[in-house]
Amino acid sequence: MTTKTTPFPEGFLWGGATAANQVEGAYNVGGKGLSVQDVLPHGGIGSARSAGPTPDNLKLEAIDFYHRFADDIALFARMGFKTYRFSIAWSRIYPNGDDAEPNEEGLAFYDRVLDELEKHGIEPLVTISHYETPLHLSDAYDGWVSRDLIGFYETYARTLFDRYGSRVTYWLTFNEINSLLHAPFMSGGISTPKDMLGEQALYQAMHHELVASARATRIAREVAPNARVGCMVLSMPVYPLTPDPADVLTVMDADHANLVYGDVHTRGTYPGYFLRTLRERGIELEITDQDREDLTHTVDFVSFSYYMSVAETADPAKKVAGAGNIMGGVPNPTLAASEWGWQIDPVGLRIVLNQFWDRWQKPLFIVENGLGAKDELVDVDGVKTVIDDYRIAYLNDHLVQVGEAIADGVEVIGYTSWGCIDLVSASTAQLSKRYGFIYVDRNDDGTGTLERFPKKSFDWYAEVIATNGASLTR
Ligand code: BGP
Repeated sequence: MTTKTTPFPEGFLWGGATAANQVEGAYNVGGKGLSVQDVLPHGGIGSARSAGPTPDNLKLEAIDFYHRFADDIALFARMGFKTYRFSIAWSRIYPNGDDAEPNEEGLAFYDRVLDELEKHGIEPLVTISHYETPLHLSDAYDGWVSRDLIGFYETYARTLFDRYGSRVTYWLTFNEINSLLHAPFMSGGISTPKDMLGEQALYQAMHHELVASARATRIAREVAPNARVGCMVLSMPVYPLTPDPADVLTVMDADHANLVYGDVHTRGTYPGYFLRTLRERGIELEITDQDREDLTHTVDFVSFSYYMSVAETADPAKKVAGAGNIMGGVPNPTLAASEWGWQIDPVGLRIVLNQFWDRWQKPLFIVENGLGAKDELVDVDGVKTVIDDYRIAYLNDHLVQVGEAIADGVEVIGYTSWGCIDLVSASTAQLSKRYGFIYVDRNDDGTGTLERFPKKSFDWYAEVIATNGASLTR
């Protein structure tokens, strides 16, 4: 029984999150085709793709969740997870993306994952596309630049709703859909190099994804009436570097560039500020009547990742890039940063929750948040573990701010900590950038036994869940 008061509502969905390409491995097993991740050995931001899979790509084996999922889910259950966010690898279901029939072996794999979750009473939260476009769609169509992708995605999403619609309530259409313009290959399977790709093509790709997302929402309602479909955006509060109105205006523009995706998903149409951007850049989107109709099918909830805030300035002399940050911005001198340069700002999470709620009035789901850090495996009374007090502090402080936002009146339905088990990083493809409550014995050079060891944060999170947040230190 919870004796201390807690702002978290009854039924709050506590859990953890992963993505197929970062945990499953088995990249060529069970009929799976290649995805863009299988040719991104050094991560998705600023690194070149390889021609084909190479032995230095840790994602090919990842943490072998494909063969170990039952034990891993049992560990999640031991922490008391109410929900588990995972993604379905598109190329396990449609190996080339444009196949006529789905791959039954791939579908059966996720049946087994869902069986395990059901056994433990864990609610699935499924990302339909998490940075893993089938490679063939990239090579043959230039990814989301092509309108054909809408149809392929529609077929894929329909297959998932048909197969799992009676077992899965919560669906996310695209992971961090607003990263497309920043990481076109990883996020949108666009094979033309970014510097050769015109803005016209990039924005058209964005439009195609938005239409596909809305179309999937429409189909889910037809096929699986109990489904609740959300969009998923990368959130990043932007602060003015100074009170100079020019800096504040720059912040407004940066905010708009991020918020347009949520605006379209919740309002069903493009906002005026975005149309102005298109006009001023000389971009003319091809938007059909069917597209406009599709876009009106808005989401049930908004989900997002939150890792950091950034600052912005209008002064070109002060524009220094923030390390590791894919969305631009400059470092905030008041904040400390993680070992990878991501600035740590728990209050920013409260701010973004309020901003999204004020703007969209849709239930909010925090589906990624956490600290990537180097961990050291130690022996405590004969048991191998990690004393990750830094991770506990990070998560505690962010969750306290979630509680504050709930007290502000924001409707928050759940929280899934990113990388609840150590996995391969998306931006750098390292295993040493660890987020988990569970340590996985695998190193950046690929060595290791793949054995799992609960960290100190494992028991800490179990307590947070058991007390519905009352055990957090305020
Ligand atoms: C988000 C992605 C995840 C994840 C996370 C942490 O952008 O949705 O896939 O990996 O960031 O980033 P990284 O793995 O680069 O540390």
